[in-house]
Amino acid sequence: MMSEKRSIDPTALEALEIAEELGIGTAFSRAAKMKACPIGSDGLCCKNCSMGPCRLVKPGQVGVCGATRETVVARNLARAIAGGAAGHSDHGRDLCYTLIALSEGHAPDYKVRDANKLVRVAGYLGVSTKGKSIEGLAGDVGRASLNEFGRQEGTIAYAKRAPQKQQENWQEARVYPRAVDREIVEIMHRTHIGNDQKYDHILQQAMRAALADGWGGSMLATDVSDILFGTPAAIQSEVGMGVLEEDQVNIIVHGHEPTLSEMTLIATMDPELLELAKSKGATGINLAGICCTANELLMRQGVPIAGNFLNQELAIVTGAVDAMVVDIQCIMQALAPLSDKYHTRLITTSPKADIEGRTVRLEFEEGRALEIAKEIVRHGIEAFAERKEVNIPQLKTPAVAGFSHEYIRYSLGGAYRGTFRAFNDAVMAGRLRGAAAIVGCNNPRVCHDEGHLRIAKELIKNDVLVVETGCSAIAAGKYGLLMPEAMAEAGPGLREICETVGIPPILHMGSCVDNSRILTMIAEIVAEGGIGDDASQVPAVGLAPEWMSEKALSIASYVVGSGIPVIMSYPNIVIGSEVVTNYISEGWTKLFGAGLEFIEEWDEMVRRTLEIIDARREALGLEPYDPKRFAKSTVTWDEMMVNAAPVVFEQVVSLDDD
Ligand code: BF8
Repeated sequence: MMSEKRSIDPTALEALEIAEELGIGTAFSRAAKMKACPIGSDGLCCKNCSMGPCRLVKPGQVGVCGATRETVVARNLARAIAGGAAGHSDHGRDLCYTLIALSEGHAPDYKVRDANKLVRVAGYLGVSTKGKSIEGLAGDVGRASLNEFGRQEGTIAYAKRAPQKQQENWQEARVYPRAVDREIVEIMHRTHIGNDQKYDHILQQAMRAALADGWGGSMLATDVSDILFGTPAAIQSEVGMGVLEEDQVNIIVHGHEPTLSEMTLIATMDPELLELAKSKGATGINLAGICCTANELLMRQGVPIAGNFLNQELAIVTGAVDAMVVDIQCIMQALAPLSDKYHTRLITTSPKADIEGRTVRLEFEEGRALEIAKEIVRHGIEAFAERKEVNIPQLKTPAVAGFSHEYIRYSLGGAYRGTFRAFNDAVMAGRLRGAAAIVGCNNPRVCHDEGHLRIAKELIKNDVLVVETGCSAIAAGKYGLLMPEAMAEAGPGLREICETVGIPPILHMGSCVDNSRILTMIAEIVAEGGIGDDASQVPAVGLAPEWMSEKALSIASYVVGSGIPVIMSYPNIVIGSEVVTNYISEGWTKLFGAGLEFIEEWDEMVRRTLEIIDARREALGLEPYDPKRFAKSTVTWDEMMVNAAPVVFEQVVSLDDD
């Protein structure tokens, strides 16, 4: 599906025009020139050995080894899930190393910011807290977490946080996750030439690896990040390329890790560096983010976001980015030749990710984190002095983020009685029709942000509470949907809830590893009672309208395995096999109570979402959803807004907190 329209983001369109005038290529122009390989995109290219690559284009055709379409499509899906699970989990592992280094005194710039969460995580992992200092406990929790990635025996400790019924399903389907490293290795082994060949058997292992990601690697990544940098609470900031400042040094952090970017934020406030910036003619140092590093910093520190995945090149095209600091994942290789055309310093920092070209290499070390961060800022300041023409699109939108599941529970129940009861009651009464999670990327083969926006708007209009993560959440932020005022676009029931609780109709829950927060929330909703004994009864759906990364496939699979149906849009990478297509929808529904479907059209995704939600409501014996039943209040929206006090959220975790 190649869209005529390239983006609905006015700032992206403005920068694209400049890029075109200057003859600069971007992902948009490259996608237009480079047609997707029709065989690969259908999942029908097998390159797992060198007798091929085999292209199964004719009906009944098999590969040189005899592999069928079913085998090839299933193997390709499984390998993609392994890639995605590896990305999330390897990220989580590094956070554990930081926690251990902190406890051993090797990471002096870090401290435990959420000791309560540390104690809770110790409980999940069976680590005793008795007689331990915070640092001592951090070390033990770090080591126990690390052990979860590579444990050779037993099962992932965190999987016990899932509803009991889900765990029973996993045991029965033989997908109970053991350890994420092991599950990924086993996928690679099973899909090696001449090994596992039965499509459903291959996909069994794919599901086990995905569950190990969701309930293991990703959940540990989220929890350890919260321990180190604070559990997010509602916080207001801004989203859009207009967050770049013409008269300040602009430093963009891009990628996925909070570890060095948190230090970079501190470095931007360093008096000496601020003086240096002023000496070069800048009025200050402005830090902004792109992709999930941005989400990590927005959620906890309120750092503004310049854009999502497809904004990364366009930010440089503004001529106003003095340094772009990249760590891991979703970083386009094209950034290096592009930044070469500008004054921008492209700084690579991860020991796992380097880029060819004129880049600055500042490899992250825990023991010198702040020192490296200051060096990064210094590069940005030096580059500022070399700026040429600057064209910053003048558009930025206020947004509220920070909705960890802990904060949602707090906002629904209060400090002493945090609970999801209000959510469950609202679904039971029909005030809320259900819930949806919209997640995932941008993909230049579909109109940038259009799917995220259109689906989110339609769902809230239909009284579906929406939670978002990743680039989808950034898209919602750009168009004002993360502000409480967006409740004006919500259906009557959802609007009443937003008014009462003081939340936007769309809740930003974090980065892509933070989809694990959604799993925890669903487990707590089930434990609260009234809308199902397991997640496969809860009226909720997951959607990925503009996905492109392997991580999206891992997320979709673990969400399905956890009982919530998922709808992904273009591209349908299992279309090459009807058998596999049916298996991951109907077959997985039999095993886990939820299936994975690919639907290309946005409106059809919405229709199907509501159909699933309504069917689940009916199965629970709840009354059919009726939009006319609630919101009988005679106060109009305009009257309410005139009388309303402005909604101001305090930043709960400050950088100076102990
Ligand atoms: O992990 S949503 S484009 S940035 S992969 Fe990448 Fe996709 Fe964005 Fe975050 Ni997630």
